[in-house]
Amino acid sequence: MKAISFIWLLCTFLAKYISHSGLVTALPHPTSPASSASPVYLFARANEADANVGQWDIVGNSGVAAMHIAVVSYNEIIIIDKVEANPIKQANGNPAISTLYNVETNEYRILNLDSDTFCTAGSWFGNGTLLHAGGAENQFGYNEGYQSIRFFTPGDGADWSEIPEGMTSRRWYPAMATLPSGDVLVFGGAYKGTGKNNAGINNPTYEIWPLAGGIPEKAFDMPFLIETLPFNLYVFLHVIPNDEGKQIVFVFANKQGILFDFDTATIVKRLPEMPGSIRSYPLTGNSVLLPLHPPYYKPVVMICGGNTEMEIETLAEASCGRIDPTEDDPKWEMDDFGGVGRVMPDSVILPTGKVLYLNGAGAGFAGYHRGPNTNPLYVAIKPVLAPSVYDPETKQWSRLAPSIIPRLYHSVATLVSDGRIFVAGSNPQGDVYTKSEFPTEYRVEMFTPPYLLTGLARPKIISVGEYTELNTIRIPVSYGQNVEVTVTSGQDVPNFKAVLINPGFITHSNHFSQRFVSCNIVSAKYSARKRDSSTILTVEMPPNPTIFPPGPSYIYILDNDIPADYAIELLLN
Ligand SMILES: *[C@@H]1O[C@H](CO)[C@@H](O)[C@H](O)[C@H]1NC(C)=O
Ligand SMILES: [Cu+2]
Repeated sequence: MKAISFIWLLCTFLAKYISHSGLVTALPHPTSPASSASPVYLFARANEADANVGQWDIVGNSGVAAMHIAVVSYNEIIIIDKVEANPIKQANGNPAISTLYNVETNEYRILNLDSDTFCTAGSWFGNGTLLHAGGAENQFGYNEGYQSIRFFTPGDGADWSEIPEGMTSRRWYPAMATLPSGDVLVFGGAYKGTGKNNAGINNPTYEIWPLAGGIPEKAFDMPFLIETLPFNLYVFLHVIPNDEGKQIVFVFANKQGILFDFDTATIVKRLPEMPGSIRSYPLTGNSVLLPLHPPYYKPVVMICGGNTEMEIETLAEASCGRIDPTEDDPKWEMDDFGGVGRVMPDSVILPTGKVLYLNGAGAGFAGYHRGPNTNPLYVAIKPVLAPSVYDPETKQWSRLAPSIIPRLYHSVATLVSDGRIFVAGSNPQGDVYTKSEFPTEYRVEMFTPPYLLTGLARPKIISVGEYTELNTIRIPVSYGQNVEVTVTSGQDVPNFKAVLINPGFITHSNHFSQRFVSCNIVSAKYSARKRDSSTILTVEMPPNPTIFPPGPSYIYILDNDIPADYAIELLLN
């Protein structure tokens, strides 16, 4: 029997969020992994398990190049490529461009598409259907996809369905977000593919796809997309919490940010110009809305990386800026990105509330290579192999173990429900080409963060509400609802946290709609049965859809900053 009182309450829970236990302590550089001098990693492993710096494993093959991904269930990731000559074929004989990858078996199922998905975006409808929009010209038996709208609803045997020419206009490199209404915003883009945008092909409009069904009646003008030319593709979008239920979104391109109200179609606020380099494609940086915590859900946006010019040798931007755009006089607070410059960084918010930065290059910009396949001149070089982790509370950076696989243009990363990080892609090739320093990359890696390597017991979620069969359906929950979550612990002095995460739709260093919201734990009741002790946590769902837009999410329960063996899939509405 463990030395725990029978009932303990964690009403004053918030204080605990601030005191992270610091499992990832500031390390100047990754210590040389034990196996780096041996060829062992060539088969599976880049380094030995190390509680300080994490562990890399090559676990599988993505089937198609992983240009766009989204977590669609507790163990599946949908992968979308562009049209290219991948070695596997879809049902109609065309080269496959989409798979469903299972992170437990490391096998994939081939999905079927009709139009070219080259450089597109996605986000969830509030009802749990994924909307995917845009594309490029017809090729290899595929239709043109510039105006295509595609739907994917996870389930047994699920596949894509499509509305060709569904959008009001052509969108290549659009941005997307789920709005508090549960509708999906499709924003900007270009009428055709380009290195950098220009006025002749710019599409300075947005359209909103209604959850209620049907297609948008019209597009709305967005002059901000003219002001921010030519670096205005794949803009950064973050829905901003508020008490009035307004659909206010942080919109950022180039060096400029605004708050835009999508109910009234007006700019609410203009933010000061961000110091440092350009942050948008092809000088691609990354933007993340840092974890939101009750009771204020203070929205701090952090933008990192990028570059100053489209020159191969130009070192990537080693700065980040944070800003709370809702402050009266918002100002950028700059730091050095942990001392590592990066163009095309991915950001993954971890269950601990820290942010993992990985992938990308130390110099150059987003794009393919110049010259022939056999003698390529890559426009992004010096791959950055070691992730950095950022603690939003202490503003400290630390460096983790390096991968062995460069992940440059068209690479991705996401958190999965077991707490590991799925990392795939990299394809600075116009069509599949594997015999190169920076090939079309099909290898899938999993990064195991330090919080899973401590040797401490992981909690296990036994039930959520009345549901005891977990991760078979998305458990419906509503705003402000108190949900009873039963967990087992195994640690001597439990200290639970509950967080909701939407890992987002990931492509081109954007993590559209990625979100982390801490939940209040209203009460925690410890009940000891013979041999099996469990705690019933009463977890309060976020209060309204501006704080966490409706749709699929995962509830992570942590004990002393160790996440449960699986997060549980919910549908918040
Ligand atoms: C969700 O809404 C969209 C848009 O109306 C619709 O196409 C889709 O079928 C819906 N999905 C579910 C699971 O009801
Ligand atoms: Cu692209």
